Amino acid sequence: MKVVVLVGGVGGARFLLGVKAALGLPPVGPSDDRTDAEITAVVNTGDDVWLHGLRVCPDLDTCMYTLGGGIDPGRGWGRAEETWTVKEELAAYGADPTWFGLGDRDIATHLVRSRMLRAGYPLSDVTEALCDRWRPGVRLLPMTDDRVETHVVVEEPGQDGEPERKAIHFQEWWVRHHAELPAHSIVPVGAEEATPGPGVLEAVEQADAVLFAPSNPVVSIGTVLSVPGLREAIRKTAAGVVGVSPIIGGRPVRGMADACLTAIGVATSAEAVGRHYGSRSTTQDGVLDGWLIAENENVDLPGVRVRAIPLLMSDVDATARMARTALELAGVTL
Ligand code: FO1
Repeated sequence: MKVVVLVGGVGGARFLLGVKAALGLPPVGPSDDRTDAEITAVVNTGDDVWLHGLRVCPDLDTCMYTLGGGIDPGRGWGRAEETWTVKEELAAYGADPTWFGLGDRDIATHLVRSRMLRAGYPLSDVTEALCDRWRPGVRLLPMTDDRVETHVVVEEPGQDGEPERKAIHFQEWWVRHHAELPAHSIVPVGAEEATPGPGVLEAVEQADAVLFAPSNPVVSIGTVLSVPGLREAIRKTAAGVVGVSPIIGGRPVRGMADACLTAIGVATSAEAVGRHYGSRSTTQDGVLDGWLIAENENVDLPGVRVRAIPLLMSDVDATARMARTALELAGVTL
């Protein structure tokens, strides 16, 4: 059984715990090789950023730590039992940016990654090396090994006090400004020139099911789909393709996906996001066969099989039920 999951940050990592459980694998830690289940996560790298000379890959690290048992469960990102001594020392030097929290344990990951990148290893090799330690039990594939960094076009007062438009890195918009600066547009810079990472197209082609985690539909799933060749591969695969709505009752379950959806002119609703992804069978570039929405919601989504179930990933069992339903909707018999 080969399952591919497109994922972004915290929501994506938590969903992967449920996919593992649904396939009878231990949610955290390595999968015993007796299983025939093979889960491949195609992970968003548009959030990645150079900070203090280190390459930080938030979505890859969030998946790796969550599935490897090292995540801080409260924050959903970064390491458990974290300390912030280096961050405090950097602030004492006035070393910008001070608004991004790099924990001491987390910095070790960025030091190993940055050294390997500087030695010429592609991000996919680096991720594999880091996963040798964390043993996430799924294959974590960067969506691309090329540099793609999501930027947000905002309007800020210029020198003369007049509002001027400028593009800032997604992390600055997200972490420093809490996505409160109105975004004129969101651009995955470098996506046009990027190619899918090693193993990505093959995994999609050979999959029995392709799932879209309930991640941010713009800056996570949208960025993964912006890598040339990926959307086409998903439209072509024999696998069933099913997405999980990240919007419940007109609101994002966590994070600020509403600010991102507004920026691209999509309403914050399960129906609007489902239409944004599009039906694979009845539209030119749509990618969905199935769409999971929350209970008591209904959407009009021609050409897509819709199921309403509890969508809160309150614990692994609840998430496993979501994953099981998504797999069944994709035509997989568990
Ligand atoms: N998110 C924050 O809101 N504040 C932070 O200081 C912060 C630091 C951070 C460090 C490493 C890392 O892997 C993720 C981090 N995040 C932080 C989350 C990050 O902004 C993610 O990109 C978003 O959560 C979207 O996935």
